[in-house]
Amino acid sequence: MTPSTTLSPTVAPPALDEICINTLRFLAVDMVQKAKSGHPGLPLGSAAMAYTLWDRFLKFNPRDPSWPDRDRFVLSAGHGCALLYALLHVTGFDLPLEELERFRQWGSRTPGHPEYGKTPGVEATTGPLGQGLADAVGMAVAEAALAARFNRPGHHIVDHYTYVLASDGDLEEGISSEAGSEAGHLRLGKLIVLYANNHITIEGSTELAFTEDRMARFAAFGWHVQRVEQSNDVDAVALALKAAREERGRPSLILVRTHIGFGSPHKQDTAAAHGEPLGVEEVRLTKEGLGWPVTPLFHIPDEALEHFRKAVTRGSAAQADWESRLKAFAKDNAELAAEFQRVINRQLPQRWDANLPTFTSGDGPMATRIASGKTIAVLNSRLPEMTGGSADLAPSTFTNMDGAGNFEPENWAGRNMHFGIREHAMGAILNGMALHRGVIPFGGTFLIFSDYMRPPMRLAAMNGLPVIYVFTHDSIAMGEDGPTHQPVEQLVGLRSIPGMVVIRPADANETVIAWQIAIGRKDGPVALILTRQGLPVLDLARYPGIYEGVALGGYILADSSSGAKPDVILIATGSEVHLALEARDRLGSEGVQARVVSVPSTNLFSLQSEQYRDKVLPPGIPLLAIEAGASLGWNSYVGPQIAVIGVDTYGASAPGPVVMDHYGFTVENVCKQAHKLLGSLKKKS
Ligand SMILES: Cc1ncc(C[n+]2csc(CCOP(=O)(O)OP(=O)(O)O)c2C)c(N)n1
Repeated sequence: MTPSTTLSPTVAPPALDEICINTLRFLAVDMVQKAKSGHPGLPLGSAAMAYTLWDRFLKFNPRDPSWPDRDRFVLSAGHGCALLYALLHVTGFDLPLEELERFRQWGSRTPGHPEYGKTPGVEATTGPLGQGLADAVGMAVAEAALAARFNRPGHHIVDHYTYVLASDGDLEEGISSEAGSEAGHLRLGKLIVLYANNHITIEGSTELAFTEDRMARFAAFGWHVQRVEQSNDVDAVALALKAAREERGRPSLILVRTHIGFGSPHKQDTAAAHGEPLGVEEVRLTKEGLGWPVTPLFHIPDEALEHFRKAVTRGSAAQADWESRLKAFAKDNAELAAEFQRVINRQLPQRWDANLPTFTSGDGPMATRIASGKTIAVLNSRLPEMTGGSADLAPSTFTNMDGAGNFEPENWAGRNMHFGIREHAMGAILNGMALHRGVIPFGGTFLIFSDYMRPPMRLAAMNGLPVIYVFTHDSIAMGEDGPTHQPVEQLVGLRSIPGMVVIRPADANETVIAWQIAIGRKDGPVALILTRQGLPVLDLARYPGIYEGVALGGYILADSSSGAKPDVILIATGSEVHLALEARDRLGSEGVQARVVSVPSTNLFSLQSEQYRDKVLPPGIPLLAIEAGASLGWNSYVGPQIAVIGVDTYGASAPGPVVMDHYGFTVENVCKQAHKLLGSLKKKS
């Protein structure tokens, strides 16, 4: 382990640098003041180091923010986004000054926290502290994976850094330890974190709650750590960045002592500089103190703009250089170059799903997690960009890709990730991989532990990121591990995330189709919800609707036997579909005509036309929903004439079939509830 380096302060920045830094500071201050909301403190304190990075090191092209080999910059402390918007404007991104003037206003491209896809140059949505730092680990993973896959001697077409600006809050959040530990283990040497150590969070001094030695902590994770005592010392920051870039064997943390609200006579180094405007008078004093004109607001001196805008020429030249290198690479490696373009553009190869398995009833009973594993095995051979794994549960989630090797420091070409027992970081790392592009990220764990990774899942959905989750052990039927491991409210919880597609297939073939949908979805995440226990394989000759049906989210699996209008519709998902089928037969013999509707995805079903939904669930026919999960959602989903067999308490420790029995997931109970529903409706009419 290299001992920590201390780089000492003092030198005042040269005049032009100072003008540029103050430009950033006061653009941010004016934005916040005009919006009467936002965070001026971090921009004032961190402008100098951000400037140093952007001016001297960051490889980017404002005219083409999505150029694949650009460096990534993630502002993990998203509350300080006024600084990022100022940087984007002055360096020439498509973010006019009017957008800075409309900071945090309706319809502006300068929202209250950076939102991926809304502002050119914003690489990740940040704001929930810690997420950005962990996203960046995922970006560095993707960079390393693509470099290993595509670079050839003499041809380095993937070669960029991932930089993060993080705050105390980012490092306090547990996810920074999970992600930091993983990054150190993986020796992601091109990941560089600038840590704005200003000793202040919202409640006051970090002494209140955050006193460990952070450098020692990251050193223990296997990071290269440095300290810069004075963030306004651009040369010291530059020196540290240079050393960090040269350290290729370890990720780097540069702890930079910053001062929140730098320059504000009454608010510097206090929590008051954090989440509210400085106030008109304090803005005046701060500007005067730093030798800045009080008016005009949003002042950008010509020499500063001229200097910042050199980024356009610099960036265009860097991109042109890369493009010519890419051409040379393509000349020697035509197929590989085409493959690179394909994965970066998220295109799927021809016939990628040609050989997917088809299962017959003779293959059953088969757990859908096992069917998923068999599907992954085929997809893996067709889609070398699939990169993922599990949070230490691969033998249970069946997420391992045979023959794909482990993604590890000696073998970044390996595609099986070992996230360790770090679900939260896994979620964010998957996001970073998706944001970077070039890989299809997936991650698996037990459904119950999706709770540990919900924050990044929410961001994946918000940002339309193609991430695939493999959640197994999907109900109380998982059995003996008991209530701590038996998911109940997770299904409805995940379905409620706008933009998330949750698919809970009923058998092996529905699972294959679910995977097809997941791989095909390019504008949002998909959560596959899979059983631990074996399930019958539905006979395709008898149930031919499966293939189109799953894609529609819900479909008629088995209609009333007479073909007449059903008396009741049994609507079920996953493992409970089989129960519904058995109950349908029993009800038939009891004179009740039942239709079985399989709803692998309520999210996809709700997207279908009203006409289709009414065909599957004709209004006026009573519904009995059967799902081994919280009943919440089904009531509102299917209207008033409904009964639900669900789980509205915690599960229990016993063999799965016993638990299911006790909770009413039996043919007898389904029939009983159907009769009860019909009886009560008759009474009412
Ligand atoms: C997960 C999460 N919890 C809480 C918050 C609310 N919050 C915003 S900024 C902040 C603390 C800011 O302290 P620090 O990270 O040191 O930033 P600085 O004071 O340097 O601006 C908190 C608690 C958040 N954004 N994300």
